[in-house]
Amino acid sequence: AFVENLLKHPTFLSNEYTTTFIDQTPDLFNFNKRRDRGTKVLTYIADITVNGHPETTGRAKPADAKPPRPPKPVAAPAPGTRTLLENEGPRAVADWMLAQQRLLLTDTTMRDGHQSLLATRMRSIDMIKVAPSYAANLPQLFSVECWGGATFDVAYRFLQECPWQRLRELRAAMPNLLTQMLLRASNGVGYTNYPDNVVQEFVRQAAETGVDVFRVFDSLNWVENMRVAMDAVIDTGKICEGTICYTGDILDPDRAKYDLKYYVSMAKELESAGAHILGLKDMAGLLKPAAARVLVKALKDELSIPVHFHTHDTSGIAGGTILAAADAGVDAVDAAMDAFSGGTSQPCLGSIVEALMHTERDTEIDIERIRDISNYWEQVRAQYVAFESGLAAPASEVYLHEMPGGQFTNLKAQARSMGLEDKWPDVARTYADVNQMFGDIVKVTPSSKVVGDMALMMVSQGLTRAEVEDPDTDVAFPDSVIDMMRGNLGQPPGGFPEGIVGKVLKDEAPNTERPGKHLPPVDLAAARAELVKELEGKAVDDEDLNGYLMYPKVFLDYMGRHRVYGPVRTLPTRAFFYGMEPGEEISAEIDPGKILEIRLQTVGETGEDGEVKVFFELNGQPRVIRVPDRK
Ligand code: BTN
Ligand code: 3PY
Ligand code: ZN
Repeated sequence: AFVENLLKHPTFLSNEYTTTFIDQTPDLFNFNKRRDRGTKVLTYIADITVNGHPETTGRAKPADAKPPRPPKPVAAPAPGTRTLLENEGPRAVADWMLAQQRLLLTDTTMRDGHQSLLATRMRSIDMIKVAPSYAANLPQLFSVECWGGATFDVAYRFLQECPWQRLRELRAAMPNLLTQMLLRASNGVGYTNYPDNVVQEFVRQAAETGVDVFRVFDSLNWVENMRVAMDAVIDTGKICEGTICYTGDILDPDRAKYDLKYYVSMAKELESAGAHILGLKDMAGLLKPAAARVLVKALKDELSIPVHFHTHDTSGIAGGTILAAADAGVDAVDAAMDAFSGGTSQPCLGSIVEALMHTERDTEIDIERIRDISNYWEQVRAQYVAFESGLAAPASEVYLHEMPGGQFTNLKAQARSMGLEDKWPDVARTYADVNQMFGDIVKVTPSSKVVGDMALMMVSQGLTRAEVEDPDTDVAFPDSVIDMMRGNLGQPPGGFPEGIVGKVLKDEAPNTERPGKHLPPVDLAAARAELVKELEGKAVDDEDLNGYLMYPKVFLDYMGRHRVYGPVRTLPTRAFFYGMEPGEEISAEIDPGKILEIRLQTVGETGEDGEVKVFFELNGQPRVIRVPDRK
């Protein structure tokens, strides 16, 4: 095998080898490396077909094997908001927004829509296939939110694909539309504060690969902790949407901590910090219609930058809030395409377009094109039945617990897996108690995860808030709680209550300064060298380096599986999650124009050696793949 490997190696074939070639090329000894990508992809399909995919085993399977078909582009892409950014820069885009009478729309389907409804499991192929239809048919959209938040690590971790490649291909397919991402300020797209230079390097790369609008928020609403990320965005020449997270209820005198004055003053701080747009992020969907009227009007009166509103429809009333915000003069709002809207996701884009038709805020978007695209998304959603949360109806309970849309169904599933399904009302109530115990904080990734961890721990151990706070009770706090009380996510308005900090940290003193101030910069050259070594000499580009800096282990695990399974991102979604059935045929375009036509013939019996032979035709040639039976 070694000689065969050597003879086929491109360096050998191109006559460039020297005596050190073998020393510098340890991959010659790697069996996996030798196999071509077709064989790797067949190995994946064989493995999933025989053993099942760990995430869909025991879950529903989509009936239809036909890959979803996107609507045809109706015209060449007309100039859109991206064209304006490229030609005139971010301030010009903001001024243009202010000059519009129509309500501007962001479509969130490719990010928050599936993050909130399908546990973030939407695969790149299902997005990239419809992207040309967006560019051609919906050039009036303000932006397409398609990156960041939880999508980054889920791509590597669960979808076995590269998030950067997703971004690059979406960018290329929608050259006239602004792409938008969600950035957790110093937490990047992770769950903890990173050194400043890691955040800066990540933003630089995201802008280079294809992000135009960066929605930057901090999980405790601490503007001090947002400046590094905001400045990095402003330096790239892209659009910085400095964002407020909304919690509480400005009309409720009992929630005075987060009143109108608080939000207006934070908004002004963000404007002074250089935000081109003010983001108003209602991650749990708590802003009620009457409150939206008051808040949006105040923000419009006090700021000279446009306001972009984001909410979730968990309560069922978010459409009303959007219309109230539109009435009060909000410049842009987020919505999800019909088939990915409602519930813990955003309100319904098509219905907002309809509701505003023939009014002053008419969106001027072609509703027929929305229906076509939503029809595609409906077929896509059906491919992911295994990840549906089953939330059947709106839930006014959200005003009690204040969980973000993306966390709600996740926490429910986590509670179920801990045997606490019957205790859900307890979990919801305890989540609210923990929030008060922590001093009434903003709950959004990652602070929401800390509150969730604490609530689950208390319910599973039957602990009440009073018992946790009692100095005489010994409590083993979750690591995430200890980390937050140490100050590693930053400080909430007014700080954390001294009592709970003392109880969690005992004699240890918390850091109340910006966490990034105390984190030494990462030596990027050394990190790259370390990664090259981990990957046994493989060349490391800047995108890979940034993946590694954010999520070292997740990234390396992804690379390890990539070596074995190859470009499985190109498989149709049903084959990826369920394998194939005998007689089924699929195709996978592994490079532009290089298509694998794959037919599964039969699956053999398990042999004495515990291996199964799976019989395929690959581009008309018979191929047998052996995989271990692990069932
Ligand atoms: C995952 O990591 O869960 C998704 C990637 C697929 C890994 C493959 S699926 C077949 C084989 N069985 C496993 O448990 N992991 C690999
Ligand atoms: C995220 O950070 O992923 C969020 O969606 C927060 O709302
Ligand atoms: Zn959201």
